[in-house]
Parts: sequence; structure tokens; C-alpha cells
Amino acid sequence: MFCINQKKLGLLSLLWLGAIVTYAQPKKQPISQPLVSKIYTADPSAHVFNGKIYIYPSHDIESGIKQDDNGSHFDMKDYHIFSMDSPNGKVTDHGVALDIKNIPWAGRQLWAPDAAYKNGTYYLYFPVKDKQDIFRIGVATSKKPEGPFKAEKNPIEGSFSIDPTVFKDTDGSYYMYFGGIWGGQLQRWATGSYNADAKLRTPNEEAYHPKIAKMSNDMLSFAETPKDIIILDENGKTLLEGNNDKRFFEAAWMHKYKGKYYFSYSTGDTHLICYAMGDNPYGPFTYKGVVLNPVDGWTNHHSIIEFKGKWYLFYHDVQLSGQTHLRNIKVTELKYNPDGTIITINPYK
Ligand code: FUB
Repeated sequence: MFCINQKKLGLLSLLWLGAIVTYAQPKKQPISQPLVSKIYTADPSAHVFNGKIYIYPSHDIESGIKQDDNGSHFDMKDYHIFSMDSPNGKVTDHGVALDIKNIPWAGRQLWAPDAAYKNGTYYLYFPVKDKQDIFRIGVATSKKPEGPFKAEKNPIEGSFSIDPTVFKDTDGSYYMYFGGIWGGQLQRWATGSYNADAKLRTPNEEAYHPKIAKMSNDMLSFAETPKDIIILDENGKTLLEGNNDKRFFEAAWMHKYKGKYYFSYSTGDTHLICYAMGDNPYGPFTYKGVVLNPVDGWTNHHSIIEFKGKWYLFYHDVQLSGQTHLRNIKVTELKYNPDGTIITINPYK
């Protein structure tokens, strides 16, 4: 005989309800799959060198360090470089290209890198904390895009904060864009010199400005003191800290499309990749919209390249691990509207 009391009936009803709700909400599907699954990778900076795509990502590891707002759990120690013949092609892991123990001035936390090529040499730019625990930007060189890279003895003079990206303009000039707030320490440089106790700005104050510096001919130093990049809203007003779904947080990237400059970046605590457009590499740039909606995991980071007439967005999420500090890189096609604005990408269907 099937016998059930009131309490059991209540519990059963709850289980049935749960099953119905789960069934009614199909699991969201990612629009693309991880490019690499043997190791964790993040912050993919992609470039086309010698007709191939090279990806310069962070190499995430389980450090055992507790998660905090300074990103201490991102305690990476080396870089691997990847290449592919096409965005859908086989991905080759070229192994360790640079190890933190071979960077003479480095302390800890090898974060998001980028690369550039000039006159027969490849340059790998990277942020890492120095031995005083201050983020600086370093450079390493190689004759091959995949490395191995040899680090310079000192960080780039006048560099600070994180997430360097080096853009080659059509006139052959190179510019570095960089910066990141919170754990990226940009707020500590607001007065022009380092202040470890600097407080974050309040919502009505101007947002922190990302930085730009033209590179010297040798690509190893800045040709000028870093300048502010100003991002304006649609009314021509500088974004405020309170506009945290639009203001710069970290992860700068620059690309040029039909003569316009596109400065794209992460909004950090609102997890978007946004972009702003301008008429020259220094800006000002006017906010235009969202490139990529939030991905699973706290951080959102990207790069944009053209390959054989199509445009691609490289990004990451945490599909393989489900953990914020163990990410995996991905790629998807990026499209423009006829007026040059970018069609927002949803990373899940
Ligand atoms: O990977 C470490 C940091 O997380 C990067 O430098 C940021 O852009 C964020 O993705």
C-alpha cells in the first residue's frame, strides 16, 4: 500500500516543483568552446603575424590563495603562447615562453600580456608586481612570435598599473594603452606619484582615466610621459565613477576600423566589455556601447583582430572550471553595423 503523511507530501511537492522549474529553464549554451583545455588560459591578446593567429594569454593556475578584491588569487607564474592557422583551426601550444623566475625585477602575479612586432623582433609586454608589490610593466624580446622571450633587466621606465596593449597605427607609430583600478592599482597613481593608501573615488567623482604613451623607436621605453585617455558620454561629459556600467576598469584594447579608433575595455564590477570611438589614438573617445555581455566568472577581458577580411573577438569565461580564477580562452566572430557601431555579442544562447 502507498502510504504518505502530510510532511512527506509537502517535501515531495517541493521536489516536483523544483524538477518542473529546472525542466522549464533550459541550460544556457555557450556560443563558442574553449580553445585550450590542457591548461587554464585567460586575457587573450590575439595578433596576426606571418599569416597566422598568435594568442598571448595569461596562464591561470590554482595558487590556493583566497579570493579578494585585489585579485590576489590570480597568482600566475608564466606565459604560454598559442598559434592557429585560422579561427576554427587546430590550436598549438608553444610551451613556456617566459617564466617569472627569469624576470629579474619581478615579485608576483604575472597578469594580462600583449605583444607587438617591429623590424625583425617580437616584443612581449607584461604587468607584474615588483619586489615592493607595485605593479609595473615589463618587456621581453624574441626573434620568434612564439618565443621564448628574454626579459629586460628593469621594468619600462615610468610604467605602472596593469594590462598593457600595444597598438600599431597605420602610419607605423606604436602606442601603449594601459591601466586597471582596484587590484590593478591605477587609483594609487592619481596624483602622479605612488600612494599605497589611496582611496577609490566616490560615485560623483570623475572615473579614473586609462593611460596612453607613444613607444620609443626601440619599443623598450616610452617616448613620452603617459597621458590620460578621456572617455565621454553621449552628451560630451566625462564619465563618472558612478557610471560603472560604462567607465573604464581594466583590459584596454585598441583597433582601427574604417579610419576610426575603437578603444574597448572592461567595466570590471559590472562585467561588460564596452567601447568608445574617436578620431585619433589619443582620443577623446565617445562611449558607444557594449561589445560583449558578461561571461561566467568575475573578469571579462578581450582582444579584437581582423583575419582574412573578417573580424574576431577573443575573450574568456570559466566554462571548464566554474571558478573565477581558472579561465579558458575563446573566440567568436564580431560584426559591425553599417554605421560602424559594433553588434553586441551575447556569450550564451
Ligand atoms: O588575469 C589577471 C587580471 O584579471 C587581468 O590583468 C585583468 O584584466 C583581469 O582579467
